[in-house]
Amino acid sequence: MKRSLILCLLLVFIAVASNGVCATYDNLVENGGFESFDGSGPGSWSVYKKIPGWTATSGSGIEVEKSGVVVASKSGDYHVELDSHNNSSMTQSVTLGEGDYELSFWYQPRTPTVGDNTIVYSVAGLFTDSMLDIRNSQTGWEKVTQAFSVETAKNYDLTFAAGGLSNSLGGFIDDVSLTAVRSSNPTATPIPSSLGLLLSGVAGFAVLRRKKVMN
Ligand SMILES: [Ca+2]
Ligand SMILES: [Ca+2]
Repeated sequence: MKRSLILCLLLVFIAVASNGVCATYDNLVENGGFESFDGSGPGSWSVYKKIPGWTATSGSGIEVEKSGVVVASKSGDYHVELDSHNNSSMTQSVTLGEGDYELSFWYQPRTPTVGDNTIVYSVAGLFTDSMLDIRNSQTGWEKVTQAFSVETAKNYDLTFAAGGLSNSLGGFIDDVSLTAVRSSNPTATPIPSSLGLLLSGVAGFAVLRRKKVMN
């Protein structure tokens, strides 16, 4: 293999490896880290009927807690607890095109009591699942992922709800993300950064080939 070809293939490999050949998609969830507020965030904790992106759909509301008051947030300065004054839920409408998706979030039980920290999560009409806190002690943050597919493009309700013992102490949530794995959704357009670099590499190889022919 010619040295120039090896060089070009190496450049293409580095470009693809550093950027990922797979397309990347935006997080379709607004305020998934619970860091945005209309006004200032709570100094310690507050219960809201509505925060940017999320609306309380049952119970007394969405409890937003400042990092360090009870536990450190997974990221940023705030996280959510949905057993606020009592078991509550929060919902956000997301626009999904036909395709495959992954929902993920970080979860931590507050108490060591089994059945006290349940978080039920769902995309209406597509799936419902839950974290049932079957452990007997607090275990720190853990990532929960759920793959699902959409056959009909429309708006879907993404909901998180506290379940089990309603006593103002429940599971914590942070860093909610919903991304396309494969989608026709125009709001989730792949970022073709690696494609551009790949084409640059191919173009570079063509120039080298052309110079070689001219010489
Ligand atoms: Ca956060
Ligand atoms: Ca509880």
